[in-house]
Amino acid sequence: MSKKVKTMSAVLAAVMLANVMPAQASSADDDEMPVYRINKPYITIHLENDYTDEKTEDNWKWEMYDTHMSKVANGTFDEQKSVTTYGGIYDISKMHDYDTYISKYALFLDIDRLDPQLFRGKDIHPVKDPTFYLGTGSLKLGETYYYEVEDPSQLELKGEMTVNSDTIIVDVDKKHSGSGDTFSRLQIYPSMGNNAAVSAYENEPLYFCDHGGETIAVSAPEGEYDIDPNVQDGPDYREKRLLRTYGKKRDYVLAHVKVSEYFPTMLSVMNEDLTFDKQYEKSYSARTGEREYAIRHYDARGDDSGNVLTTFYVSGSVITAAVPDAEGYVDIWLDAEDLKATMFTAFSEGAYREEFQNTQSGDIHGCEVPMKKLYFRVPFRFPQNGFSLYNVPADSYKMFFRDKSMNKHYAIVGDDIVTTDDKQQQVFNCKVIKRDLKLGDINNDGDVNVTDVVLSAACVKGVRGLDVNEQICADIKADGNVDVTDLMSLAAQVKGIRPFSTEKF
Ligand SMILES: [Ca+2]
Ligand SMILES: [Ca+2]
Repeated sequence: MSKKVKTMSAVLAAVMLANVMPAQASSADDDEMPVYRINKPYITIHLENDYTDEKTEDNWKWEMYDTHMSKVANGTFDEQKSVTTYGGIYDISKMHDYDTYISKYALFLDIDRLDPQLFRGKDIHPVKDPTFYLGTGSLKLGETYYYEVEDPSQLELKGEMTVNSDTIIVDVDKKHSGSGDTFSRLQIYPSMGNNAAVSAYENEPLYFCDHGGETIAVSAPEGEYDIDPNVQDGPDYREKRLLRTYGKKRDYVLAHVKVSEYFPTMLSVMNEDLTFDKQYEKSYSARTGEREYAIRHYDARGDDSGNVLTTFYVSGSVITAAVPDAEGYVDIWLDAEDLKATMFTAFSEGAYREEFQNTQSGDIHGCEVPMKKLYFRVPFRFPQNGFSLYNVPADSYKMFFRDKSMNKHYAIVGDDIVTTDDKQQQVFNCKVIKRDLKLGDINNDGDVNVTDVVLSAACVKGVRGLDVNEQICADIKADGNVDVTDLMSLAAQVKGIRPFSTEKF
């Protein structure tokens, strides 16, 4: 028999609310949820063609430079978005959804790690993927997660009782009555080191179906006890020290809880509606070696017509064998001094009415109650169009055409691409317009005058560099360099000594 028992550590998170909310709450669209964001700036740039003529978009190749005129990226304008990046910047233009993030980008994209101090000793349960835990990996982008915090006011109580000293109580849901489900059962043993004996159900199982609606008292001297939900598995598979009795009376409260909320780890086993489908081997031919598989449907809410799934809850001296209602709620007894419960689920792989083979025990799910969830979100806006760059340092950037002759006649204008250290997506819109440069008009103010001469001189002396467009206008001789010959020609132009045409070049 395969048996998997996962013991989850307790999940109570105290005092977290006060610690987290004021520090992390931010941003208008996230109201009160703490928000954790991708940890490096990322930008999306939309490039629009505002100009049509004989030039086609295929001719458009852009380059992007930082303030030091170092190229950080270049690419094309077409749908392929072929982008090349430099200096630690990444192209995420094609990262449109979570799947592409996982397949292509997860290696270098990361989001802020949650403060480990907040979650020390706590289990964190993501809403959408119950098998995924924080602390063991990075968060999924764009997902919603929660963790649990203590909130006694959330607990809905429906009753109370006092349990006598040296007594175990087994409260069996009346829905078990007459079900004929002999799979749902347990036995009780003194734990290792406890020499006391229980008065019943150590040598024979307590079948829930025989005791529906009963509250059974079992005499058991103060100490720790094991529960064996599967009876025939032997000592190795008992749930150890799950149950304990006290030498004096103890109070219990009956709490009305939603199973999927209070025992969220069970969502790794079943759906939120407390059902699940499980594949099983229907037949096996020893002759051909062929195996046939089929699906069995389980419903933890008491529909045992096909397959059996049973749950019970242990708190202190009390076992509640409760069947969830249609909405997935149960009433379980909790030790009033120590509001904890451990749930046990077990399912039978062979329908019990046929025969008792292939039974399997399920998982242990511990939790402390009451608790409530505090949600937090990890938002990420995946770029849908334009081109997107990740890990973009805060700086001012400029875009030019890669084909320098394009810059003479066309300009890329729009919002300045000034990035900040913000971790939210920074979006820029750029347009291509037709705008001829004037030869000699280095600062592009429409005039060729002494200001341009000063800029040219500064460049020639190495005092100040020129950007792509400035270089084009300063290179009077059109030999690819800005040197003293260009400076002298420009000076002659401004003085009217040796004019050149500023319009066509
Ligand atoms: Ca000028
Ligand atoms: Ca030149």
